[in-house]
Amino acid sequence: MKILFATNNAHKLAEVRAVLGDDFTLVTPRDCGVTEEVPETQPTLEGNAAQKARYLYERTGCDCFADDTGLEVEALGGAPGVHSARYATDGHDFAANNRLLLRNLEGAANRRARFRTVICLILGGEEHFFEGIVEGRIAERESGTEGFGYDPLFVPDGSDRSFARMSAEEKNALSHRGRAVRRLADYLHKLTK
Ligand code: ITT
Repeated sequence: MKILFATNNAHKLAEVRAVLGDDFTLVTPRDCGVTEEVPETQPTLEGNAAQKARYLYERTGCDCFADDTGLEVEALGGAPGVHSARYATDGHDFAANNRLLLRNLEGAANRRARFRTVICLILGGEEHFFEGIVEGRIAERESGTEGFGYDPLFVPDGSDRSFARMSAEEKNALSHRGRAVRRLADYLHKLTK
């Protein structure tokens, strides 16, 4: 089955491809001739996932899905949350985001956090949502070089290593996105059986 994944993030694309496996051929907006930035202006993860998926569906008419992810830190009232990409700057400066997060948690005893992913799938014009959550904590300092974004700071419950110190397989087995994408895959597999 061919399906369009509404992302410009190459790390995400690789993670999702690995979970979905060979039964699905994932194509990107660029593959479908959509080169402009897909808008992401809603106040919730659900809203942004739907906005990205709808934008692509309207332009291409293809079955598609989008994921929006946020890091929700308890001591910061759920921030950066839906603003995770633009926490420190206008966007996607992972190093600056991590520095700001560490600064905002300086001296904090409560370092509980979770990643939450919401996927919006548009299939035959109908919308379906899937969620994946991983609970953990924010480390005192960055470690590891794998993954992207806040991975060097996020240590999932049950582990003493950050996501950035895990292989892609290990991260996918535990992660917010891995969980949400497995739910999406289960749904798609049931339809195609
Ligand atoms: P697309 O919208 O093009 O899919 P994006 O990078 O903007 O890519 P999101 O809005 O879903 O993706 O994610 C917001 C930010 O949250 C992202 O820029 C990272 O800083 C962080 N993030 C998302 N998933 C993450 C993960 O698995 N590990 C670490 N940080 C992550």
